[in-house]
Amino acid sequence: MTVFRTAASVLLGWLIASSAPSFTGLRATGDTAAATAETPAEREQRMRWWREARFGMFIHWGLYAVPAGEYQGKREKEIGEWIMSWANIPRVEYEKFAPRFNPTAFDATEWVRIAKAAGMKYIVITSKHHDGFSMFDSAVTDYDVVDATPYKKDVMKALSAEAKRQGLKFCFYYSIMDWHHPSQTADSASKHPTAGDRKTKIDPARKAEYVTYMKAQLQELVTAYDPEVLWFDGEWVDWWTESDGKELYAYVRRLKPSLIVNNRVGKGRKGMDGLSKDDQQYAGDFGTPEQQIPASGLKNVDWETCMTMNDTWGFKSYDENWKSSETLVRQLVDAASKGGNYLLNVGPTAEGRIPGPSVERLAAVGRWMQVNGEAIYGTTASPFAAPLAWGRATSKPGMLYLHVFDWPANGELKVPAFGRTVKAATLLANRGAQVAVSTAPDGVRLALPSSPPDPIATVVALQLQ
Ligand code: FHN
Repeated sequence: MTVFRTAASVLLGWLIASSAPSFTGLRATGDTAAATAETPAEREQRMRWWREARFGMFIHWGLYAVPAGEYQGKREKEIGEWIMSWANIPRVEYEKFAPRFNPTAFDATEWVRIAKAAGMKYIVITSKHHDGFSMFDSAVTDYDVVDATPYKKDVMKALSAEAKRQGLKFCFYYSIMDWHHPSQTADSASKHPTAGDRKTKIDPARKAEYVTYMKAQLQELVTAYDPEVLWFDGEWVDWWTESDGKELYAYVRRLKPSLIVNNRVGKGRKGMDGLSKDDQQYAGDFGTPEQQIPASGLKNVDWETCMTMNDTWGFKSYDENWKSSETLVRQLVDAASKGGNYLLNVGPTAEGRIPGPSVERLAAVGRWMQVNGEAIYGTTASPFAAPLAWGRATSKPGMLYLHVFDWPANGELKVPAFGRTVKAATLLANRGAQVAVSTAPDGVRLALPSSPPDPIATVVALQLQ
């Protein structure tokens, strides 16, 4: 029997305490459509900051940072935050990590500074991952960072305030699948019934209790920390349906109408490709490709690729398979050139530090964004139908930005025709110097310096007629 209360009694207390309008919302599922009805102009207004931001920080932080990928001497190639599953750890055993979670080195100012210096405009952090541990002060469970750890402080209070202070948007990740909630058990027979698992089964008699528990927590998250995005996950469990997703979407939008919600609130997602199926209108405002960037641009589709910097989301002490800062910059450019956002992950330690290799790479991305940010923020997808051999392109009204990855040996860049006339060209890395432009039958030619100012990606800014 677990020692932490996520008991119905706590919930009943919450239901009575909060029989505010939102409870009304709960009852009136009928008006899901009404709650989410908005004109295209209103949607444009709601999505604008997110579309212009293009680059955010994903933070996977929780009890799984304590074992850091190792359990009883066993290490695995699997992602760190899934240790309760791949190490088949029963709930009562996993709970023993809580007394060992004491992030005394946690510094919200430093975390937000690192994200901001990298050029990131928003932060999405795990309020509750699949392990069911709440990284915020929740009134409906004791299994949270304030009640269950020696740290006893609400890290989300500090982080949301600091993000606001430094001008970044603050957002939450929330898992629908919950390996800790008593309504759920492991799906596969090979697992201990209270261990983590690819999927959980839910006791049908307790599903409503769990959904009410989630709504209680989501109301706490929205009212106490004022997030701008809710990033759901763990929706693949069989007991979660599209209508559950639509209802939850309406519920959170009623709590805060300007909220943006990803497509993992419902069942629309097509696997890791992350985009929504098109056989019906699925709940959610944007697609979520994971560890991949779509092959080509997606017209009028809002999407955001989430990506690890090594091979895990949650901290693993021995995962040193770090992507280079060149790869990270080029992935950011690639996503923007296809009209998408890039959500780059860090997995802090149990002490509360962002790993050094992550900090170094984010600083390198930040140096590139210092020079080239205008070719990312507020841009839209490339006008070129076919991929460019030497790099990528991003657009703005009256401007086209060419991101050159492979510098032409002879300094002559061949730009295919794209239906507009180039008035002038310059390098963002050397704005004073004009780049000579000449027209050719199949497009334009740009006379570039013999070597690239930045081998990772040099941006040529084209002013259009
Ligand atoms: O299972 C999770 C995983 O732990 C991680 O949170 C990623 C991030 O997008 N999402 C799920 C896998 O699709």
